[in-house]
Amino acid sequence: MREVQIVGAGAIGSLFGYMFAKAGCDVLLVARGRRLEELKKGVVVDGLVKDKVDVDVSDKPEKAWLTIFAVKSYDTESAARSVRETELALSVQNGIGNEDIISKYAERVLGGVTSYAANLKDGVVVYAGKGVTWIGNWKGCREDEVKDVVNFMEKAIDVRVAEDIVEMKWRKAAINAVINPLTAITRKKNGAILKELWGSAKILCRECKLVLRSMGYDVNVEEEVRKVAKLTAENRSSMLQDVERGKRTEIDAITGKFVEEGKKRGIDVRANELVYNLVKAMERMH
Ligand code: KPL
Repeated sequence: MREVQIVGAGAIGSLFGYMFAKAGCDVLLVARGRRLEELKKGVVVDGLVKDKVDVDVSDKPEKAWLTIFAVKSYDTESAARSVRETELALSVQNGIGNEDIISKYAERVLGGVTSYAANLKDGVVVYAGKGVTWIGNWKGCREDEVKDVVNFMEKAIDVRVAEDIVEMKWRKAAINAVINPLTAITRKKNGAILKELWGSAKILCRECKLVLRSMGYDVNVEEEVRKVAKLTAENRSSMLQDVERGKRTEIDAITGKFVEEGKKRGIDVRANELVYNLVKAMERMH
């Protein structure tokens, strides 16, 4: 049985794969198509670290102690269905809803939020920012099992136990709901949020704040967005990268969830609905 397998070898999945392999862990990266072929030659990292490491790769999951999901949210269902034997499952994906999908197929599930920043450029992982990964029980994990996962993962990455992982997922989703669609629509780097996009960003921040408040979470969304936009000013958001590559985006798992929750709770989320519709229209243009 593998110690850890990572399903999805985009930027974060590949970066974590590199880090686990470097730390001497028994790690398998599960990828498909061109990415699988690239990874057969090793994970190449640039940016904060310049290195290359060989990793085990496959197009199918194996039996593992821990399975980390790093696929795009619209691929979660098929990825979770393909993982037949894992003791523990952890999502480090953006957006809301992934852990619930994984919970249909796995007995013990952890939720995760990561602020590690990476991009994939011509098959190379550009490691753009060292972050922290927060994890917590989502379904069926005892406290000692969560601690075991932290103890294992901290050999390779900075990881901590989240007091309330549901709240952390929504906080991160709010940041994504402001930065990602605005940068994707305007094709600007995250830093533009602090400048020419701030007027629009503020409107989205306000709606997200109201949705979070109605869920019992008091979050200064404007402050959090400003902080992240400053830290990642030179980044192209994941949604912008998807749009530039003509790929489907994660708008449903991010903005879509704020629109859904807002409407359910009688909150005016028309700005979120507008950017949702614009990004959907951009997806249809490809
Ligand atoms: O998570 C991100 C993303 O691009 O998806 C942010 C935090 C906005 C950094 O780019």
